[in-house]
Amino acid sequence: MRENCNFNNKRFRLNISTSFSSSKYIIILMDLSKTHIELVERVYKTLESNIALYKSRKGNSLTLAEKILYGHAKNVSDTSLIRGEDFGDFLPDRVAMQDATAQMALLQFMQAELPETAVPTTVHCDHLIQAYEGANSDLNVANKTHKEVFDFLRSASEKYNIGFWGPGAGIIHQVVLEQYAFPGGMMIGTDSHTPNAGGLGMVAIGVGGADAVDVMAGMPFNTKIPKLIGVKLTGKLNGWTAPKDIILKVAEILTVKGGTNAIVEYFGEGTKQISTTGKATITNMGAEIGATCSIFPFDKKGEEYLDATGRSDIAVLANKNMHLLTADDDVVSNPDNFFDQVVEINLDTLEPHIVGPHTPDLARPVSRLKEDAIDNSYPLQISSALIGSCTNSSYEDIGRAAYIAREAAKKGLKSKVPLMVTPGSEITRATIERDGYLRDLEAIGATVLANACGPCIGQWKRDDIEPGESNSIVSSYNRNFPARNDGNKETLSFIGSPETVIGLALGGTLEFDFLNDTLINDEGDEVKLSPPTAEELPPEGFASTLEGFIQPKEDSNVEVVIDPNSERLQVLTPFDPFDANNYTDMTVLMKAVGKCTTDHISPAGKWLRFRGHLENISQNLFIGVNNAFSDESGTGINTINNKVMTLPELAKTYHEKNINWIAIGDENYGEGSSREHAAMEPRFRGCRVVLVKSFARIHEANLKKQGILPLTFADKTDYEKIEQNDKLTIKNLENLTPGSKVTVSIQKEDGSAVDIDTNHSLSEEQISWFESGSALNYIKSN
Ligand code: MIC
Ligand code: SF4
Repeated sequence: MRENCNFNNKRFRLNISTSFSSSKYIIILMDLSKTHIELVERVYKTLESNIALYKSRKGNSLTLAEKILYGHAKNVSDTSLIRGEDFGDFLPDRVAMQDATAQMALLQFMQAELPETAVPTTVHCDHLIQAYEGANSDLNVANKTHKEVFDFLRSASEKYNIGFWGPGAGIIHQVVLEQYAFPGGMMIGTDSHTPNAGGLGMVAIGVGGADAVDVMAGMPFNTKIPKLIGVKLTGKLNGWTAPKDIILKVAEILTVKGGTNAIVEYFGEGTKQISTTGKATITNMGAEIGATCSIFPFDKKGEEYLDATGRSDIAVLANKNMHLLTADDDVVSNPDNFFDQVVEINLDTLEPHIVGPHTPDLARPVSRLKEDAIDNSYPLQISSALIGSCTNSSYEDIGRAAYIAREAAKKGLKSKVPLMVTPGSEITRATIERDGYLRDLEAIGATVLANACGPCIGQWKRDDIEPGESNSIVSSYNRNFPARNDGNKETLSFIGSPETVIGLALGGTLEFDFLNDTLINDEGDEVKLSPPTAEELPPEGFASTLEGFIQPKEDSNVEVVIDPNSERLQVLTPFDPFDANNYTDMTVLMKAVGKCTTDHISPAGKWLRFRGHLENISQNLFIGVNNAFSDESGTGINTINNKVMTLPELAKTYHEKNINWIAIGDENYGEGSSREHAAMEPRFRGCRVVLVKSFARIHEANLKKQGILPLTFADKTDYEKIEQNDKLTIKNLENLTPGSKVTVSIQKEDGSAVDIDTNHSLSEEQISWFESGSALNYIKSN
């Protein structure tokens, strides 16, 4: 129900929804530019009672992750306590979406035919802006190139009561941290780095658009009860070592799949020394180890950050509720009794690290980079250095980078390579400009890009490298999959802290160990770089601006127009319902070998253009996959005529001939982003089953949502048994129940057959989605 009322002497529209729990009222205030104190008060009240109930059930002390997660359970009395297996229903406080994923999410939300979203929701335009000449001109180009999409997102936001952050306003996770995150809250976001908000004590989870649609439609968020990994931090960061080095170390220890279906909770004395934005860097990159999310306890640094970002009221309230926002003492003193796994890192001795190429868990200390680069024949010259992105673009990050730049300039040094800086939000950009940091960076040769994802998502127009040319780049981003930044698979991307990136840019080569080596300046003198220091928060406060933010309209009769001839946007039609015959004699489209991330399945870069058009974006399906049955990546053999085709063409051919097909994958299949296109495209092209050694969490959830059956080999060596011309049949589909084994019969070309056991992880409700053809079909029919 929507009603008007007077609130704090201002007129706001209140939206009170009682659709999913009589004890939980969702109040959306008209002003959607921030989280209002009333919402936080309500959340703490619910946490108080839910935590007490959960504690009495568990009969033990609680980790912080449990407090916030179970504190948001739809029904805490019957939410399973079994971690890593059972599913639970939760009621997040907010939803955030970015432009590249919001298009599909909103197209799906429109199918639900609801007047507005049930929880506070925002859209952020950040992924579509291409980096080329610098902030202003790049933004102008983006506004023209993507006008149709930005117009669609803005009008849909107006219609459905969603806060809209236009192009240039900032990258989703920085804006969320500055405006919306609050300790003890729970949010979901259609981007895998949503856990950024965990730096401010929030359970913030990256999801596919269909999950977001559930919550926007007033239904709970259904997810696997996560396992708990505790990371104990002792000591204090010092010298060149930065928060980024903590998460790079964690990634080395746990690997890219070590956090799958787990919440990583940081605790210990060492956490108290790290700024909130530093903590957010760490929780942001928890996505790189596959974690459901990561979280830090609320502390003095959190209070300071809330004060600095104009939210002292929330800081006061949070301080009064410390018991809800920190783990119980017993957990901190006896972590082994509470976490499924405990990792300890001593910050006193942690060295600056650098990871890559091609995977974020290939780590070494900076002091070993030279040796590693020579041993592996990585191109030693660095071709570009990039700092910023949603991971490392805070006031403190840029301040430390600017310190090194300032000192270097005084010593007669300049960056030896093109250096690019991406601020995370307009608020931070305006502040670092005012405080002279941008000037310091520009003085050593930096170009400042728009407040957007840019080269981090392949939106980078490079003139300096030929396609296919081997080269090395360094960045303070979070992802480094092949072809990620510039579309070139031969670009080797290394990731480090902003200070590491600036240090290497000044040296110009991977051989330069800025901790120990010296450089020759423009006067021929030998000089050494000194370790950075900088303020965590601006002493004069953040520049105050809401530039680019648009409140939803009071009147919701806005028309959302989609041109039927558009190549960018396409109205969705529901997927076909379940039919057991579709799972008989399925053709094997491809068998992925090794890493198969969502960037391999549905790459970004130039394809971002079609994120709102399912048919058009399906032209990129599996284009980066290394297929066991063909030599060149992205290709496969057409089993009808034995011809080699690109995988998207092959999928289209089978689709047009009504041939049902299956895709086979290796470990951690679907690693990386939340983009549900990687699940919708195969579904659209006739894929019925994806059978792999193991899945990344968000991708497996996306497959389920879209009606594809995700299966894992019970015996991983069975992966070897599958050959190009096999036909696969799922045998006992009618008896699908939670936890049941699924038999897959492999019919060989010579007429022989072999049965293998596989597992599914569908809950009872998810089986209903599957039987309806997709989660959305299920919702609509109920
Ligand atoms: C990413 O960092 O990979 C992205 C691009 O932000 C994705 C979302 C997308 O593909 O749109 C993510 O992390 O989920
Ligand atoms: Fe944008 Fe890169 Fe952050 Fe993804 S990881 S949200 S592409 S800046």
